[in-house]
Amino acid sequence: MDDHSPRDDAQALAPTPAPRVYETPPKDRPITDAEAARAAQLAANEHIKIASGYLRGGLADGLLKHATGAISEDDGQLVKFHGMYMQDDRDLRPERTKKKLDKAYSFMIRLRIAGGVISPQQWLALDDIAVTYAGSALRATTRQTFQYHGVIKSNLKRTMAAIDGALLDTIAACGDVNRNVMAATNPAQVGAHGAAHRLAKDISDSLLPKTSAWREIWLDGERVVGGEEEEVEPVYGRTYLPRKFKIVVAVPPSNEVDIFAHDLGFIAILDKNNQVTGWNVTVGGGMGMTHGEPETFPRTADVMGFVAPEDAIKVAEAVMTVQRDWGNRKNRKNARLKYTIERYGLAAFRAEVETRIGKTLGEPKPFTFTNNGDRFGWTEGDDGRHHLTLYVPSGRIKDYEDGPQFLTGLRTIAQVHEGDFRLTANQNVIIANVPTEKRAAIEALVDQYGITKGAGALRRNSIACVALPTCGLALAESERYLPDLMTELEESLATHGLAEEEITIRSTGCPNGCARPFIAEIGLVGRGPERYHLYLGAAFDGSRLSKLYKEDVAASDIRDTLDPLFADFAKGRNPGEHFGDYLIRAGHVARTVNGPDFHDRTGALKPAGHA
Ligand code: SRM
Ligand code: SF4
Repeated sequence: MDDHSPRDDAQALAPTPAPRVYETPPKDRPITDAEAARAAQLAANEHIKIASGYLRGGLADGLLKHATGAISEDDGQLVKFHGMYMQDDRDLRPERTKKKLDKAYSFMIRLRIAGGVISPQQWLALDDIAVTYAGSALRATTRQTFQYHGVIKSNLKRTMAAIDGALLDTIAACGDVNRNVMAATNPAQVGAHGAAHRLAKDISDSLLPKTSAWREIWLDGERVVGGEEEEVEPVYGRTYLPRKFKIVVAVPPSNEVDIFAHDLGFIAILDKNNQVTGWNVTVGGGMGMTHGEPETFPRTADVMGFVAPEDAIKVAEAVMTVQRDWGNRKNRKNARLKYTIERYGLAAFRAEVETRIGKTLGEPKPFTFTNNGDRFGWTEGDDGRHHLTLYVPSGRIKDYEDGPQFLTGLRTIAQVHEGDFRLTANQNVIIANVPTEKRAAIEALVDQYGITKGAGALRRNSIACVALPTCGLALAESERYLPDLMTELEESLATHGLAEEEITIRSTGCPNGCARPFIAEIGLVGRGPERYHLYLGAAFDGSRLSKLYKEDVAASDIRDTLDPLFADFAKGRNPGEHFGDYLIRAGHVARTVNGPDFHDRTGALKPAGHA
């Protein structure tokens, strides 16, 4: 890991933290001018949350308006807390505008699957929903869950009922709440992975919003009204969190879940028998930024301390509630925990967490990560069970024309599989817990449907976000572009004898960072149609951010931009040296120390001894 230096000195000088900045209006007296002035400064979303009656808003009525496939703008913000986004097909926009037609509205639905584990029965139910309501495709995301795209408004309630029937839900999959909790997936180290998965599930359950709005709106559940704020939403209150909040649990040596990109993380500390003795706690990671606004930046998380297993959930709640109370509710671009920590300093933040848990955190224990990708093909666990990690291009599970039949193949496998399925943080799927005697049968089905067990080294280490046509924020293509670029880059790498070199590459259609591009050795971030910023120099284990290498590169020039760097790497690398590390040592890009230094391209912060 990098040294997180300059800010550590500043922490001693950190101001006394402010009290909670969101407020419940007094019940026993009129609101004062000062309170009204503070409320007026809040971001628009804060007012939407306050007025929503614990996430109800006008959703129930909006669903009954059959004249439009859309819902109101405010409800569009609220529906995120229910795991949905209103979208439109951007490919169809020009044609529809020409014909003076409304946009082609539909909804993206994101499930909450803590730790990314589902049973074969659930797989079959989700497959059925995909075929019936969502264009026969499931989309595995970068946070271990599934999304459906293209569900029309009139089918929303039916889809949600079917999800409920599969004993799953979409509560808090999006919105200003704790999102799907991720955990190290491949269950090979049985004890440690079991503990990681249990912790993810327990945190997910304990930080789940308690409002009954979800059941009421989507399943016609009973309306539970009234009650004090503390009873309806004891942890969140009426205004929930200032912004999204993401938690993850990692098991070294693999950082497959990209812990440093998360608001809060737990790193398993193992004894010599691979059992968990406690967790290092990380805080303040995040990827999103805005082009041209240097006050926004990605940031890798700090390791804050060590916690015993019995206190981990208390720590999760304390970290989240400090962010609830200290996070910026006036400016959503400055609202994530990473900015709160930059503002108050890690020491002050840690002290407040300790006050809330009534204990001192231990000092962090040593740990080592080796990579942030998946292990493809078969692995055997400590208990003799087998796990097959499949390479799913951009997580899109469908039947490809003249290509792999992911949807049909995995459905057929789910009909005979006795273990479980696991989604990885890199958009891939694991057929897990296969007994030895069933391994050959599963493998035969995988082959029969042309499903890919692996790919070339670059592709194995790639992620692309959804982007066009569904993402309303995309500035450029990503999922539909990266495969072609990789074909070009594979040729170039092969020319330099690097065909089998493990290099991480990630692309996004905008700087929000959904594929975590700023911790990939090669990061492409959409700038405009067919134009990308090229970021280089991140660490292979996901612990160091990259640096902007070249602005606004045309898609057609990316291969030619990278080719000389591959050539130089092939000639000048030390044995075992990774591409990102080499580019810094050779002086092609400056080392990024952390978020505030991300936009500094001068290299002034490069440690001595580096070129
Ligand atoms: Fe994301 C917004 C897709 C993981 C940072 N993200 C979006 C939206 C919902 C666009 C929108 O707001 O209208 C995208 C929907 C596209 C679509 O059509 O499906 C979207 N994000 C995704 C997914 C599906 C990408 C993928 O290809 O797999 C991932 C779903 C995760 C999940 O299952 O919960 C996804 N998003 C991430 C990650 C990666 C992670 O969490 O490990 C990040 C970076 C980490 C972080 O949060 O800092 C990420 N998404 C964002 C942001 C920027 C947040 C910020 O702090 O600035 C936005 C925009 C926003 O929140 O305003 C965003
Ligand atoms: Fe959309 Fe941008 Fe996220 Fe890609 S990174 S899915 S373009 S918000």
